[in-house]
Amino acid sequence: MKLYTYPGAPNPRRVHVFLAEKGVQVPTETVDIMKRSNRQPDFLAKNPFGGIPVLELDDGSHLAESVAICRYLEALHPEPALFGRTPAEIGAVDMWIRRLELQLMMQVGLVWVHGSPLTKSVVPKQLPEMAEMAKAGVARTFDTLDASLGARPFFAGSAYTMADVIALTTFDFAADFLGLRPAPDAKNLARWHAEVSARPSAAAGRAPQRSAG
Ligand SMILES: N[C@@H](CCC(=O)N[C@@H](CS)C(=O)NCC(=O)O)C(=O)O
Repeated sequence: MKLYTYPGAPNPRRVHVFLAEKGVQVPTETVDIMKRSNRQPDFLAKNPFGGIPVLELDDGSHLAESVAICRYLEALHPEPALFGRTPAEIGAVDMWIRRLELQLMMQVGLVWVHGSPLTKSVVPKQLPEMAEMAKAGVARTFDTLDASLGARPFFAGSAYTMADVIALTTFDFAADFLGLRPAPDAKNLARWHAEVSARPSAAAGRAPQRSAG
């Protein structure tokens, strides 16, 4: 097995944090997405959509999409369960994964692609209005997440799950690369972020240096 990855990139970091929570090690190979190596024919043969992470299986086939990779790893290494155990837990984890992907990560991605000088060459034309609109959406989502989290220890309930992995990696990317953070009065998110950041797994897949404050 081999994981194609890039230090600090949020989607690969999900898999690194997940593996660290499982206590499992997988060999890695860095694909330089800043040099667009992932858009060359040899990498597109592994993932036609070009994104990382990609997991190469022992039979030579490839699995893309960070959540799909983590589900595969969960099936191989069921403990500790990070996608829930009971039907209610499994449903709650999936609900939060989808909310975090669709309401948060997607809008953070729009700010990244349309608002950062680092991604100028990625889109045919950067649309600053799109970045501004998405930025406002991220702020609204942070507020909703803070209210929804309430006093619960983790997004999907009392156990740390894949939903927390996605939230942590998205929050850190938004803060480090785009300067987007929850409002100072979002106390529930602040408490949650401090707790999940203190887990040893939080260091996994993090960029050696932060690009922006
Ligand atoms: N939905 C995919 C997203 C993959 C993705 O967009 N990865 C980014 C890195 S965080 C990437 O490869 N960007 C460079 C590119 O798409 O060319 C996943 O969850 O794995």
